[in-house]
Order: sequence, then C-alpha cells, then structure tokens
Amino acid sequence: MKIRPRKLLCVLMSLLLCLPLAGLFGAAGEEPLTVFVASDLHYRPPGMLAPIGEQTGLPGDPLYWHTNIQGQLEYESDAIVNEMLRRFESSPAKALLIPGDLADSHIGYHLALAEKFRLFERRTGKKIFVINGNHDVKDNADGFTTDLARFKAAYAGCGYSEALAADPGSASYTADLGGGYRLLAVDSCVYGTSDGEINAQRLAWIESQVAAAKTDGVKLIGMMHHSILEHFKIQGLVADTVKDYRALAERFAGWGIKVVLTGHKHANDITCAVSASGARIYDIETNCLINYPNTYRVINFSDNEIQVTSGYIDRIDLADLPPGYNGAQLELLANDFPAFSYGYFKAAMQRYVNEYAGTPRKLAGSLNIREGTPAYEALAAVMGVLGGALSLPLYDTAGTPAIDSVEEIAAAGGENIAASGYARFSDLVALIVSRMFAGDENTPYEAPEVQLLLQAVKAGLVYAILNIPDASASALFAGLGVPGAALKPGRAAYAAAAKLLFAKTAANKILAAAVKPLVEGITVDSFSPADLNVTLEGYAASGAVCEHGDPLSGPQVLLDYLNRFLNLLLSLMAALAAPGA
Ligand SMILES: [Ca+2]
Ligand SMILES: [Ca+2]
Repeated sequence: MKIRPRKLLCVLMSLLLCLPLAGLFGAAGEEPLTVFVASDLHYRPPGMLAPIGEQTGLPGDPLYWHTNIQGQLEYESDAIVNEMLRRFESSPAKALLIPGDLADSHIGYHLALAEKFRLFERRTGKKIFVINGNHDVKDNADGFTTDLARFKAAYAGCGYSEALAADPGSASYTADLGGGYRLLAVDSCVYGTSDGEINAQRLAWIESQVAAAKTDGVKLIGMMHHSILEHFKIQGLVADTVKDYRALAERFAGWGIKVVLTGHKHANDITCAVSASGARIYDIETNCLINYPNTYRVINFSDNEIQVTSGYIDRIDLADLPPGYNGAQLELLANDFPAFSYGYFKAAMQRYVNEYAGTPRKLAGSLNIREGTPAYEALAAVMGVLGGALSLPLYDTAGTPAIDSVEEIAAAGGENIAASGYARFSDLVALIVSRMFAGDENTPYEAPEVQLLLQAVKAGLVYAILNIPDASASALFAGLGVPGAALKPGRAAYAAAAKLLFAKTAANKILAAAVKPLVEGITVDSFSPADLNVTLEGYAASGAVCEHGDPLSGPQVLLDYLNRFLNLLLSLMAALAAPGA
C-alpha cells in the first residue's frame, strides 16, 4: 500500500499534538508515586498526661498497671509517632497520609501534634496530609474541644493551606501528590458521633472534584476515616462502615477512584470490589499506630501495579518516654517493644472484662438507669455475676473443691478442655482480636484457641445462670425447663446447667453451626486480597475480577446475601445429618 505524503503529515501532526496531552494523562513512563500511610495515631503529648504513677488501670500488674481499656499505648504515643516519622523520613516516600483519629478532640493534643508535623516538614521537605476521624472534630462547647474551623487551622500545613480545592462545609480537600496522582481527602464524619456518612452536599463537592481531576488528567487516590467496603463479613450489618457503603463504593469505583485509604477499625485489612461497569475499588485499611502490632504502610503506585508493603514500629527511643516507668518496663521496652505492646493489649482486654463486664456503669448509662435506684442495684448484681463469669480462670489452678474454673464447669457437662498456655478468657479475646488487627488472620473455627474461647463462653453462661440473683434466675430456669432445686449453685446444679450447653445434642450442634460463620467472619480474613504485603492492580490496568470481592450493585448484592444465608443453612443441615445428632 502506498502511503500518501499528505496522510503521513496528518498522522505526524496528530502524534505531535497528542504528546503534551500524553504527559497530562500520566502515560507510561511517569515517575511512580510512593506514599507512607499511618492511621489512628490517637496522639497524647507527654506533657498533657497525668503522671504514669497515678494510673490505676490494672492495679498490681507489674508491667501494665497503666493500661487503658482500648489497648492504646498513650504514654508511649509520642515515642511511637517519632519513630514512625523517622521511618517515613528514611523511606522513598515523599508524602505521609493519615486517614483520621489524629488525637482525641482536645485542642491541646491537636496543636502539639500539628507543631511536631510542621517542624518535621520544615526540616525534611517531605509532606504530611491528614483528614479527620470520628475522634478529631466535635462541637467546641467547653472551649477546649476541636471544632471544624480549629481542626482546619491547626493542620493548615498538613493539607489545608496547599489544597487545590476545599469543601467549605466539611474538612474535605484535594491536593496533588505528584506522578499524576491527586489526593481526595474525604471528611466521612458525623461530628460528635462515631458514625460515618457522606451527605448529598459532600457528595456533590466530591463529584465536582472528580470532574476537575478528569480535566487536569490526574488519578484520584481517596482517603477517609470510615470503611467504604466491608472488612469482615458482618461489618456491613453491625455498622462502622460509611452509611450506604455499597452505593458509595459503586460511585467511587465508577469515577475511577481505585484506592481508598481508611482507618477507624484499628485493623490491617484490604478488601476489593468491582462495580457494575467493571471498575475495581480497593479499601486499604491500616492498623491504629499505637495499638499492637503498630503497623504502617508504604504504597508504591505505578501505572500497572500498586505495591503495598507493611512495616512495624518494633522499637522506640526510650528518651522520648515521659518519666515514671519502672526498671522491668524499661528493660522490655528497650529489648522487645512488640512483646511490650502485645502484653499491654492483653492487659487492656483483661481490664475491659474486669470493668465493663463486671460493673453496671456503662450499661446503666446507655439504659438511662440512675445510680442509687433499685433498677441500678439489680443491674449491678447481674453485671457483677457476668464479670465474674468472664473472669473465671480457664484451669483449676487453685486446686479448690469449689467449681470455679472453665475446666471444672465443662467437666460437669461431660466435656474436657484441652491444655494450653492461656490463663483467662481475656487472653483468648486478646489473641483473636490482635490477629484481626494484625491482618492476614487465619484461625479456623476448629483451631484449639477458638474452641477454647467458645468453651469459656459456655462455661461463663453456666456460671452466670447459676449465680444471678434468685428472682431473675427463677425466670431463666423456668424458661430452660431446669428443676427449681438447681437454684442453689451446688455440684448437681452445675452438672444440669453445663449439660444444657456442653452436651452433644442436636440443638447444640445447630447452635454451633450457626455460630461458626459468625466466628470465622472475625477469625479468618473474609475478603481477598491479602492484608499486608500484596501487589494490586494499578490505575492504568484493568485485570480480572477480584476473587471473593464485596459485590456492589443490585442483583449481585442480593446474591451475596442469599449466598451467605445458604451457607448458613447448609452448615445447619450438615450439623443435623452428622452422626449422633
Ligand atoms: Ca483481606
Ligand atoms: Ca483481614
């Protein structure tokens, strides 16, 4: 075929015209972008903390008497944040992205953290971008709280002063990250609550930014505090995702926002979904920095691939700690920070069980029951028993004849519990929750730890049934069809009650089958891809549909629910068909 010179000229002209546009659209050969991500700092300036010696979190514990209930290393937070900044400084990343819960809403905490960030940026030339979480912004009713205006002013140097666009009605903004990528920082908070929602006004603002990004030829990386996809199978049912998350994720995916960086649930998890039009979206959630296992992410964006690697704060500089630690604590903090961090978390779970399951304070508050009333007394009695039930030692270490351990209650019901290195119910809770926080969790229902946890729950129920005050107990026993004589918690009563829960009856098998998918929703990673070190599809790639992703649009969503329900039914039928049912 003969090529006419005029046609050739046309082709050459078109190519030349396209060249500058190719640059704008970040075509192949664009410098890759590397970002550093840390979330949920819950920062406490050491100077604003009460002396550590005055803490009474877990009296008598030699290492963790200062624990709080969430397992957040408050006294160590300054040291952890400093170490995280050193890691960021020595990483190839030019920007640190923080998806919310920078500090509880006291303005003093925020100003101290913002000043630390300002000095860091000035010294290193690297950039820090933040967005608010549910703990950050509230009404400034007492004069010390951080409201929206104060938040934006405090973090002017962390996104707001260099924003390309900012939503006047929220903390949302956009800022260029380089490499053809633009940060879309989205305020997903309903101030003063832990709820996540993007109302119509905020969504309209986001849509205007999507149009602007298209005009400018840049790709949007989302960052917001709340989950935009489910991270475990019942999360969408128990809330804590952003409201109407499937519809919102569908829109984000359709707008070409392939990655949304989130925090809030304090876990490392990555979930994927595909929109009706085939567009893929990832929710990359990062662990609370001051909670075990103290994770941060380094994410590299190139056209075809997004590489996620996870790192851990596994040492701190003791010089950054406030005074008041004992020798044993300092030794462990210096030699094995992860062990200190895990021990602190375990202690926090123990404190949680002691305080919240054992006293009516929190429940009474939410039920509007006032202290000193008969209702409060009744609740206190019940909660005291429940606290006792969950504090039962797993094994009969005391060697007393009284039935006062999980081991003895299970034995009364004809079940032996396996030997283990765990001492308390709270140790098992700490293990399961910490594995979920760590990510890539894979503890199946049949694993000894899960079975032990379930046995402890059953034994706790037996203990509670037998020890709650008579009036409530009578009603319960009548309902369960246990003879009235069992009201006194003697050996016979334990045997009768324990057999109800531990015996291999058809009813118990059905119960176990129903519980299994709920338990594994927490103990096994619910959705691909993997949570920690993984290569994802880049913005310019359009690969295969992700396995086990969270479906987003109409019929798929219904199928997903139907599928979950069918799985439950099948497990129930399998349980009934098993020998001995
Ligand atoms: Ca996952
Ligand atoms: Ca997971």
